[in-house]
Amino acid sequence: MDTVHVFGQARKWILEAGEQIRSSFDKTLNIHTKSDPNDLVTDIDRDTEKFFIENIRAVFPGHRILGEEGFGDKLQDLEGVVWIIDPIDGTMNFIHQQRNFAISIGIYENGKGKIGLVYDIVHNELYHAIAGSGAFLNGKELPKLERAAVKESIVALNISWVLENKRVDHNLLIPLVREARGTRSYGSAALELVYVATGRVNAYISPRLAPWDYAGGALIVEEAGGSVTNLNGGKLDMLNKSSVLAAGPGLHGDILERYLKVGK
Ligand code: 2AM
Ligand code: CA
Ligand code: CA
Ligand code: CA
Repeated sequence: MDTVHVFGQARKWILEAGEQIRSSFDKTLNIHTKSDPNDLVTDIDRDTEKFFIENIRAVFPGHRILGEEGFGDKLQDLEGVVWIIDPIDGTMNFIHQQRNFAISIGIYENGKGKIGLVYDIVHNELYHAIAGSGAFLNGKELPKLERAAVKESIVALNISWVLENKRVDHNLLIPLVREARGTRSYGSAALELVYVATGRVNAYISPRLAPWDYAGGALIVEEAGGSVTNLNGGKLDMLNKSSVLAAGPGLHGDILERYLKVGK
């Protein structure tokens, strides 16, 4: 893959899609529900995904596409070049707030992350990373993350994971929430990942996300010097749902060992 060429196209399309989404704010949204009454999707999510797919198929006919709204390919493996796309990450925020949502794109070659893009349209913040070349915000390289202690950290997580639930042992998360300097929840995994990359938050935890939620942001965190794994410390799965722990150096291992009790 010609990474520079592919990145250039991806960047152009994400900015164009952002412009279309921005102009949709004046129109009435068609909102539909998916798996449950709070699982929302709009025509804008679907149209944006179709926009990427049409462009990618026209310019890169050999590439395959995994998109949240299902207009891409049905993938069994990650061979070749695969675009993993979330047309709007944070759809509930998009509908209710018209902010705190992003477009997320991860481009993988034979399973390896090559390019990540996350575009916060409302704030006009485009984050990107190219494997081995660093992480950038609006073209400016992000400084490498420094070590942080839990007691001086902001941890992004959804409050519902600290209540009793079936996906994660909330008893492990309570001490972390208590000992951290603060917690935040933004409702967009892609934004919460890039906030780890910028240091706006120091860690992000979610027990259940899909590849399109983290494919772009994970590479951006890693290129900023952070680590991203599942809550067992293992590699993220880019074909199936996975839990996610993203954090800067030191803190990532600290949370895994001392709070999530991995390796204990
Ligand atoms: P979405 O807005 O693209 O659906 C909300 O805290 C975060 O979790 C968002 O990134 C949201 O992405 C994602 N999300 C919402 N429903 C989900 C589900 N059923 N499985 C995995 N991730 C989900
Ligand atoms: Ca969704
Ligand atoms: Ca998402
Ligand atoms: Ca989405």
